[in-house]
Amino acid sequence: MKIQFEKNFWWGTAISGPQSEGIFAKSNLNIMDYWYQQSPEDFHNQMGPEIASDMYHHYNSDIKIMQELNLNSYRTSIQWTRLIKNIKTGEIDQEGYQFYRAYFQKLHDANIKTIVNLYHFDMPIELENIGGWTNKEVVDLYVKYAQIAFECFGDIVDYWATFNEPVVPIEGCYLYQWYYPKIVDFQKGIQAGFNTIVAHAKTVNLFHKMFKHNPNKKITVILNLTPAYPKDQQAENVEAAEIRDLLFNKAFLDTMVLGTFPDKLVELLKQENILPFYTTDEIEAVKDARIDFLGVNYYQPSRIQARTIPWNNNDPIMPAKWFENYQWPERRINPYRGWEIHPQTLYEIGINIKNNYNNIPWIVSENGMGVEDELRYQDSNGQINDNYRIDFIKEHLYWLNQAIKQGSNCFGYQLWTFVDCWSWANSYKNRYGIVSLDLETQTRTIKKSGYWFKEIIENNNVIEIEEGLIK
Ligand code: BGP
Repeated sequence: MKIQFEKNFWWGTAISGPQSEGIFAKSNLNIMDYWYQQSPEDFHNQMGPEIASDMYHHYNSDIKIMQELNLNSYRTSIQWTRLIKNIKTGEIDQEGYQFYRAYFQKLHDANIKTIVNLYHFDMPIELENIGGWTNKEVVDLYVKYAQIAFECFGDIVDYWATFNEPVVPIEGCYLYQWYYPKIVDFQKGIQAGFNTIVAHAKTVNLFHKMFKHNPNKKITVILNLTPAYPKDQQAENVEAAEIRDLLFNKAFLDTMVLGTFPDKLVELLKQENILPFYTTDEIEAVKDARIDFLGVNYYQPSRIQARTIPWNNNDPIMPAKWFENYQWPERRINPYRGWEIHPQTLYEIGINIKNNYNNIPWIVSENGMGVEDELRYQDSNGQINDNYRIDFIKEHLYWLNQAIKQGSNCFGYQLWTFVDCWSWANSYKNRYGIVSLDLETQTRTIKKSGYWFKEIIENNNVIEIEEGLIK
């Protein structure tokens, strides 16, 4: 069977500054840099972000590889801690500025449509020490930083993103102890989440003011959507899934795409007396902020049931008060990451955006498969034959294509990631790239999936899908 995407479809990869550049020449540390300094044992093989994939020194040759592979789009992020020397005054770091200027110019000259994201989990440690996203001063400092970035690069960068996966730092830093500072405090998490939404809204409004005469400049947010499937249609399971969806998806989707706060979510937080502190100006800013397109990261859905053991009301409140995860017996798992693989959900996301979010133009801004010990698959020429990755992408593209056929307005697909990159705590355990990285020499070698990507455009955006691949 063959599927085809429209002529101008964006094909590319996504990565982030802190996971690819290395710390070189930064005058400030972010929470990840600091966390590694404090507790290297928290990281796989005790490998930190100092060198990462050294894109600080390799961006020129990396962009050449992107061109060789016909990739017409890309996403990365600016590190706040690299562009800004004095986080409080906003004084620019000249070396950081020169680096990003040269990097983005190169992408611009190569005709690679680039989304520049402003924040990818990388809170400056100095601001974490005053409460991070729970502190409204941080919101103002973020907006100031965003303005500086727009002023510095707005002439050569057309597409911007305010945040990558804003819910993830809430989960990682305030609920489930994945990331430094490993706080467990749902109420603080709600405040941090709300303040992030406000920082996003104020930045979007500022952006539209700054670029109101230039319709080519567009801004988005990158949301990781994890649709919640109830175990079955029993009312309590359906209700549990609905609450999970409100907290982890709609809290961001509705506020950032529609400018509204879901009534049911507000009710729920009110009942528990955990509504965040807010001002009417902040609510107005959220109402006014309209993104121009939406970035969707999709890895896995969530499977939900009502609690099987009643919640103890003496325990500090957590989202688990309302639901439990459920193991779907038919699930397919990526064993290296422990995430479910369910490509059909991408179709459902597309239809949801079409029906409930004004059919806003959207892009798959991340999707991908991390695999451990990929050297097992290396052939005598040094190439990694990652057929599993190609199949994974084909399955997702098949379902995405079905959604587009039904009228969903998706204009591109970016794979996580370009060159194998450093991951929070997992370091280089799982490899996601279409280009492999030799950690000792920093040598790049294109994987089979890279060459497969290259052929998509050469084949007029037609992709052959083998019988039996789509279940
Ligand atoms: C997304 C993040 C990325 C990336 C990816 C893979 O949630 O935006 O930064 O890391 O997931 O996840 P991981 O690196 O944890 O395996």
